[in-house]
Amino acid sequence: MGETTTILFVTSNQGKIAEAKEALRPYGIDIESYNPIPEIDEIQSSDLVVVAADKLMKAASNSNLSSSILGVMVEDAGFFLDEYEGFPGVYSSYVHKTLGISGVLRSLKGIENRNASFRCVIGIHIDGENFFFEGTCNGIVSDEIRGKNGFGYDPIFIPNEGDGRTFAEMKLEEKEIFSHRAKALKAFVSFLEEWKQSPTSNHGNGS
Ligand code: ITT
Repeated sequence: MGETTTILFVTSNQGKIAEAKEALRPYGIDIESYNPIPEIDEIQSSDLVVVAADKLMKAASNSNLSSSILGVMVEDAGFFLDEYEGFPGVYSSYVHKTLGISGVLRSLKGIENRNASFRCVIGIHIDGENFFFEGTCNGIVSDEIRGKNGFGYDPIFIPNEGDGRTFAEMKLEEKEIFSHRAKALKAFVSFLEEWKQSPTSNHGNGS
């Protein structure tokens, strides 16, 4: 993609930052992280896109953008259980802090349907416009907590496309092969490559 591009990722989640850096590095995109100031509270909505759009609006207006930053990025993600019609979904962060992954496992004890998915929506504010990219990873909930890597629900999630290990048993670069986040970031990279070539952009060869 030519010279390095820097994106400001506004998030309090170190795991998201590590994964975004790893996924975007091969494309010459660098992530600068910014821990949101208290005003960037999340609104409550059952829709990841609505939450991401609200986060993006607050992040873009609260971030001090230097000329070296191309855009501001936020992400809203969740863990969706089929048995509970998607719950915890947008409430994943809260459920993780309160029940924890052991509580989720207890609640599924004896339940046959262990299908689950991770979904994420990445929002990017670039040149005064907002763009959104989505990614999903389907899998099942393990019977026990396994592995030490990653964060959040990783120790109880086995992706369908994998080899039976949980995300927490995989190295970061292995999780990136299947993850919802990596899929959304890939969609962003494709968009950025086209956007940089567009005549209205003054950041690429097309200008
Ligand atoms: P920011 O809003 O500051 O970005 P957050 O952790 O609060 O950070 P979310 O509101 O998007 O992020 O919450 C999503 C929760 O879903 C997150 O806290 C994890 O518990 C879980 N989650 C999302 N992606 C995950 C992943 O790749 N692996 C494990 N758990 C994940």
